[in-house]
Amino acid sequence: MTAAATNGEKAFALAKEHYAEWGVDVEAALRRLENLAISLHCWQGDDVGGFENTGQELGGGLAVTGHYPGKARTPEELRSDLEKALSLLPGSHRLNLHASYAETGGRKVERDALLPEHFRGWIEWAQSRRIGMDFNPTYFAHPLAADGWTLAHPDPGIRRFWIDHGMACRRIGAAIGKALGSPCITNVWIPDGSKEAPIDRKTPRRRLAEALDAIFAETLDPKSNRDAVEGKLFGIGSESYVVGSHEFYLGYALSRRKLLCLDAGHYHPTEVVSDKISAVLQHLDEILLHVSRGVRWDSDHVVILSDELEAIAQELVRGDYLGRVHIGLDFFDASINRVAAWVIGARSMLKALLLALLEPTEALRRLEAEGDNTARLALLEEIKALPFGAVWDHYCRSRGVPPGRDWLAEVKTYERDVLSQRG
Ligand code: RNT
Ligand code: ZN
Repeated sequence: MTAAATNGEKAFALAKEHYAEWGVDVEAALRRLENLAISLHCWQGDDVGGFENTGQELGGGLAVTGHYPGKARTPEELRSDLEKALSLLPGSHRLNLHASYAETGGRKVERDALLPEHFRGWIEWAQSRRIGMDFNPTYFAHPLAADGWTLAHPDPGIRRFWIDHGMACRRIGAAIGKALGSPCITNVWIPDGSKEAPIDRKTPRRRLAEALDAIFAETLDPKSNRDAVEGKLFGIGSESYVVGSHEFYLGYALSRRKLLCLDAGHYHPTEVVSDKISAVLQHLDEILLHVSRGVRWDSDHVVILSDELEAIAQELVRGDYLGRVHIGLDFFDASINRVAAWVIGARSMLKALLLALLEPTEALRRLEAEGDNTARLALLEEIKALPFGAVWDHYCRSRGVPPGRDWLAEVKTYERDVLSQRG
C-alpha cells in the first residue's frame, strides 16, 4: 500500500468508530450502496449527437453549449469513453441509451423501423460488462420533429410515425431487458409545445394521451420492459405551453400504471423533486429519476453534490424507496472533458447516497416523534461535520477505484492518449 492509502485506511478506521458513536454501521451502509446502480446516459459523451449522421439539428428545446475537443464520433469511441467513466465509479452501474444511437451499418433505417438487431452492439457490450441497460425513444433531431411537435402533432401521418417509433422502442427495450436479465426502463420524453400561448391547450393533450395509449397497447413482460413518462415545465421554444406537463403525466402514469419520470431540472426553480418522491410513491409502485441540475434557463448542468441532490438521496433512504426508484443521470456539458462530466455527476450521486446511508435516521426520527425539533436541527447540522470523506475514499479503494481526486489524473491521461487524437 502507498503511504496515502495507509493513511486513508487509518482515517477510515477512526471514521468508522466515530460513526459507531452515532449509532451508524458503516459497513452495512457500504453493503447497501454497493447494490445501487446508476444509469449512465450515453448522450453526455457526444453532446446528444447519436449515430444517424443526418446533419439534423438537435431541436426539441435541447441545447448543448461548449466545444471541448474529443467528443465520441462512433459507437466504438463512445463505448470506450463509457468504459473509462465506469472504471472510475465504485460499484456496478447501467447504460441509458437513446434510439438515435442505433448501429445500422451505414444503412438508413427510419426510426419507426428500428429493431433490436440495430442495438446488438450495445447489448453485447453490456453483456460483456455484465451491466443492465435502459432505453429511450428519440423524439427530436429529426425532420418530422423539426417544428417541435411529435406525438401531439396535428398531422395524423406524423403522429403515426412517432407512435410507430414508440412501439418499436418498447420492443427494443423488451429485447434488451430479456438479453440482459434485468428490466429495461424505456422512458418517453417528447418536446411538443409552443413559444406563445395557444388558444387550444386541450386538443394536443388529448392527442398525446391517445398516442401514448397506442404506443402502450402491446402488453410486454415487466421483467423485460417497464415504461416511464417524463414531463417538463418549459423548453427553449416551448416557453408558454408544454403538452406533456407534470400534471399531464402524473395523471397519465396513475391511470395507466406507468412509471413517472421526475427530472430534477424540469420544474419551477423553487420547486424540488425531493419533495415529490414521497408524494407520488403514495400512489405509484415505481418511479424513474432523471438526476440533473437546473441553472436558470438550463435544465441539464452536470450534477454536483448540491443540497437538492442530498435531499433526493435522503428521501430515497429515509422513505425506504431504494427498491422502487430507478436512478438515471441526465445532463450534457460540452464545455469540459465529457468523460470527467460523467464521472463528476455519477460520483456526486453516489456520494449523496452514501451520505444518506450514513445518516443516523432512526435517532432523528425519534427526536421528531418526541417533538424535539431543537435537537433534530442541531444534530442535522452536526452530522454535516462527520468524517464522510474517509468513508468515501475507503469505499473507492476497496472497490478498486481511485479515491478522492485521483481519478482526475486517469481522465487527463485518457484525454492525452485518446481524446486529443480525435480530429
Ligand atoms: C429533455 C429531457 C430528456 C432528455 C433526454 C436526452 O428535457 O430531460 O430526458 O434530456 O432524453
Ligand atoms: Zn430528462
